[in-house]
Amino acid sequence: MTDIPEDHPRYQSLLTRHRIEEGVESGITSKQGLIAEGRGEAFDYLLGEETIPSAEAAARAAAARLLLADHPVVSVNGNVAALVPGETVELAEAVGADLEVNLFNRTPERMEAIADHLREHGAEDVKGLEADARIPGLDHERAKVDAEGIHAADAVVVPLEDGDRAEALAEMGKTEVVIDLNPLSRSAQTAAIPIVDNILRAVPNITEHARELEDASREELEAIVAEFDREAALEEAERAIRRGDLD
Ligand code: PTJ
Repeated sequence: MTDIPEDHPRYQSLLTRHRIEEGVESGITSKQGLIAEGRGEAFDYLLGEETIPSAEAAARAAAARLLLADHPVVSVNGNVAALVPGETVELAEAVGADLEVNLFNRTPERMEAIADHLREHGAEDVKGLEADARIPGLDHERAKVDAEGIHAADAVVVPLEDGDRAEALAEMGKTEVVIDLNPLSRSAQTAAIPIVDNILRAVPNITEHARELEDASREELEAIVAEFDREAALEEAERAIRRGDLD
């Protein structure tokens, strides 16, 4: 990999690609993860590669909702682990959430590699390896969860995945925070709080809000969640992408 000069106009995007490539090489990210990244990049390009105001409001609502939760869990797949490992550990710490590895292309080797990678970035306890419970109504590997983790959670952060697990988790009555650059994806459409933003920006953003809201009362947190309008946020993101008027 050649060094990317920081003033390159596509610096961030090239760096992201490099991280995903490294993730594939080290057995963390699936090859399909490369395709997912390309898809995400296209949406991000049309959003101007910035956090639009509705995504900012969503990140704040997500922080408030996770602070209110009894048992929040952040779900981690191969793209999340490659792109934001340390930031994801920090988010879990800031909101008191568990981290659980949950993969579409699940193999024991990838599960271990991702858990190790998260531990190297400061995670103490990584769930997902026991897989002693199932999400009802799902017949693929993503159904495998920990009884003490996602299965028992009341709020789950679901970054960057296809929609059927998001739908099944919603059926189980869990509140979902979804991070996905495609506002029309089933996961974003299912989420109580959809954050249409790049995970690179969204995860640290939720953490920052959570730290700011650390001493807020339950009433204040509930008011932030109640004020957030998911339909309006999804519409604003779709409008921004369709308009695509970049500066
Ligand atoms: O690691 P695994 O085995 O669990 O597999 C993970 C992938 C991502 C391969 C799998 O979940 C998958 O195929 O996902 P999809 O169906 O491609 O959906 C990924 C969604 O995330 C798409 O809507 C993309 O637009 C979006 N996306 C991609 N990159 C980013 C993103 N959203 C936010 N930030 C990104 N960097």
